[in-house]
Amino acid sequence: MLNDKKVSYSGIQPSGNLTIGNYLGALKNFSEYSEKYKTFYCVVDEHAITVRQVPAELRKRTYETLALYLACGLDPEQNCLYVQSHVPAHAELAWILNCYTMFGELSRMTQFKDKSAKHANNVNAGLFTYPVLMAADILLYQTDVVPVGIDQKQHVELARDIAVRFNGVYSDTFTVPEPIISKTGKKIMSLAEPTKKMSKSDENANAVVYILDDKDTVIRKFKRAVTDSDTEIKYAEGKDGINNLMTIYSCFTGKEFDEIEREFAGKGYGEFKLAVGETCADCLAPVREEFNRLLKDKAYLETVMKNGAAEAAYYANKTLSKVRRKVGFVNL
Ligand code: ATP
Ligand code: LTN
Repeated sequence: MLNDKKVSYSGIQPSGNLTIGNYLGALKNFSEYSEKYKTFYCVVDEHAITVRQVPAELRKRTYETLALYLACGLDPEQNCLYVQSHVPAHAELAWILNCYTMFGELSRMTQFKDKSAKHANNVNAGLFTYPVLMAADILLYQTDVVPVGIDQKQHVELARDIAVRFNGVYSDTFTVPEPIISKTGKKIMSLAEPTKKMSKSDENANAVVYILDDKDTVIRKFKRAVTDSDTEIKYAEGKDGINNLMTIYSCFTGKEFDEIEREFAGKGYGEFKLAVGETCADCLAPVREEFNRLLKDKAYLETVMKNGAAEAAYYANKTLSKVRRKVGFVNL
């Protein structure tokens, strides 16, 4: 709780072009919290360097990710939007929490296992302790809820365990956060391999629909989406491709699966894919337009970053001072 409001906190890495997975699983839902919660949405650039980044690209994507937050309807007057590395308290709390997190716990994180297999030549300590930095992000703001895709649930649960452990040793210090996973958009799958998560770092550009893809590209990608040899548009086990397209269509239109099945009864996969592509492209068009407009105004983006960082630092430092005192550091 902050100022009598519950707190919602989430973050996105500026590590690639954002996909409709990021949009439907996370971004699109963020603005729903703005009224009821005190909200913090962070561009987590410190997390991004756990895999090698080209510095100029990382800088560019940091601006772009912030612009996307804004383009998706997050008003900087109502939501604290900021960049992680602008608030040093994150790195400082992460170090402290490292000393309250077990090697065994971190070894069980599936994202670490996946990413260390994928980047076998760079299994650095940061990749391993990544969830501790994420716990620091969340716990600094006395966060109640963390809206994320299902792939991040395990990390939020670890943040809970760390909070409970720390509170147990030193008395109540951190709010214990809860993950909120959106019902439909929790896991959008790759269009090429529908058993795999759609991921911004996928090398196959046809597997992924980017938020900033133009209409023709979106439609072309959906037309090529892998489905099955059946013909019926029905949500069922074993129909991973169709299930994924139905999920995407449902997220964009708000229609339930049975309604979608009725809408496309007797129609072929081709017609359905085209409808999904058109709907997706139409929903993304205003976001893309606003993004392009904002990106031209770097001074504005920097003002948002500065104001966001100042506000975030105010709250973060409050928690950090409490933690420093509790663990026994000398305050001058
Ligand atoms: P990377 O491929 O670099 O690991 P990513 O695409 O998984 O990145 P993140 O920055 O790690 O993206 O995630 C940002 C948010 O988007 C998180 O809340 C995450 O759970 C959500 N998200 C990412 N991919 C999907 C997906 N395919 N479906 C639903 N939510 C997703
Ligand atoms: N680990 C997350 C990004 C992230 C995050 C956070 C999400 C970093 N810090 C705090 C929610 C809350 C990811 O890879 N998607």
